[in-house]
Amino acid sequence: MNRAILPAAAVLAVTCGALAQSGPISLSFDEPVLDRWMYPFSGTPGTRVNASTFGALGIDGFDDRDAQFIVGFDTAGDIPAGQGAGAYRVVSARVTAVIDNNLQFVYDDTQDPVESFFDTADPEYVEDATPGRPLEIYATGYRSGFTILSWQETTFFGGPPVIPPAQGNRTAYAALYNDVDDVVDLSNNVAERTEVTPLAIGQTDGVAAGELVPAETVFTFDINTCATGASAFFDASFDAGRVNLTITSLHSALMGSTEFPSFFTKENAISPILGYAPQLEITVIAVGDADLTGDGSLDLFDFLAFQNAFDAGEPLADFDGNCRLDIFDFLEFQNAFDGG
Ligand SMILES: [Ca+2]
Ligand SMILES: [Ca+2]
Ligand SMILES: [Ca+2]
Ligand SMILES: [Ca+2]
Repeated sequence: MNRAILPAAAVLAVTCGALAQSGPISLSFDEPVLDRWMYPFSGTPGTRVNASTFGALGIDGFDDRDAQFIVGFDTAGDIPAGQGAGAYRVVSARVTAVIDNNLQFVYDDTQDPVESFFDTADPEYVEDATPGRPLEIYATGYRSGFTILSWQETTFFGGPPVIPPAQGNRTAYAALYNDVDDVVDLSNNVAERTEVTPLAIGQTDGVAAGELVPAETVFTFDINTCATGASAFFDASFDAGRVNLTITSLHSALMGSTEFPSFFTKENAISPILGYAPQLEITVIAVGDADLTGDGSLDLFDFLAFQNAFDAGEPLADFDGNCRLDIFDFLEFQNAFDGG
C-alpha cells in the first residue's frame, strides 16, 4: 500500500495557500503550573518541596493509593480550549519527574498484576515476579464539585470519607476516563480486585531493573495515547485547557518503611536551578488537519510526511485516531487534503 501513495501524491499535489490550522503543535513545559502531594495528612498541601507515592493496602480508612502526586500543565495558551471533545489527537506525550530520596526503593520497569498486591493468604494471591514496584501515571479525576480547572494544588484534601479518616473522599485522584464525563476513581483498585492499566510506567536509563534508585534519577513516563481512556482524558483536558496527571505507586509504607519513591516538586529550591521540577512534552494535531509539515500550506511534502510517519508506524499517521494504521488512514488523510 505504501508504494501506492506516492503516485497519488504527485497527482494531488497542490498548494492551497495559508491554512487556518497550523499542523502539529509541540509544547515543552519546564515546570508544572501545579504539583501536589495528594496525601490526607500533609500539613502543607501544594507547597511541599517533595512528594512521595506509596500505598496503604488492606487498611480500612485509607485509599490503596494513599499518597499520590498530581502534576498539572496549562495548555490553553497553545492548544485552543473550549473546542469540545475530539478536536485534537495526541501524537506524543512525555512526563518526566526526578527522584529526591536516595537508595530507598528498587527500580521495577514493568507492571505488576493486581493479584500480587493481595494479602498472601488470599486464594488469588500471586507472588510478584519482578523485584520492586513500578511507578505509574494515570489520568486525574475530581469529586466534591471540583473540575479540571477549579481544582488547585492548595485545594483541601477531601470531603466526608466513605470510611474515616480518609478513604474514598479525595478531591482529586488517579482516574480512568470511560468518557469525558464518566470518570472512575482508581485509588482503591486493589480492594476492588480490579486490574487497571496506567497511561505509562516510569522508565529510567540511570539504574538497572531490580537495583536501588539513587537521588536525582530522572524517570520518564512515555504516555500510551492508545491506553484505555487516554483519548477521553485528553479530550476533557484540552477542552478545559489544562492537563493534570497523577503519579502513583503501591510501595508499602507500613511499619515505618521508607522504601518508596519521593519526587522533587516545583517549590524545591533546587528545581529551577537543575530542572528537577516535573516536566511535560506533548505534541498534538487538530483532527482532520492534513498540514503535517506545519508550514501553513498543503503540498507534496505533507504527503511525504504522511508516508514517512506511516512507514515508521508513528501515531502522526493514525489519521482517523483509532490506534491502527491502515488504508483508512490514508483515505482520511487524502480527504482532509482534498478538503483543504
Ligand atoms: Ca506544588
Ligand atoms: Ca514487581
Ligand atoms: Ca504543509
Ligand atoms: Ca487508524
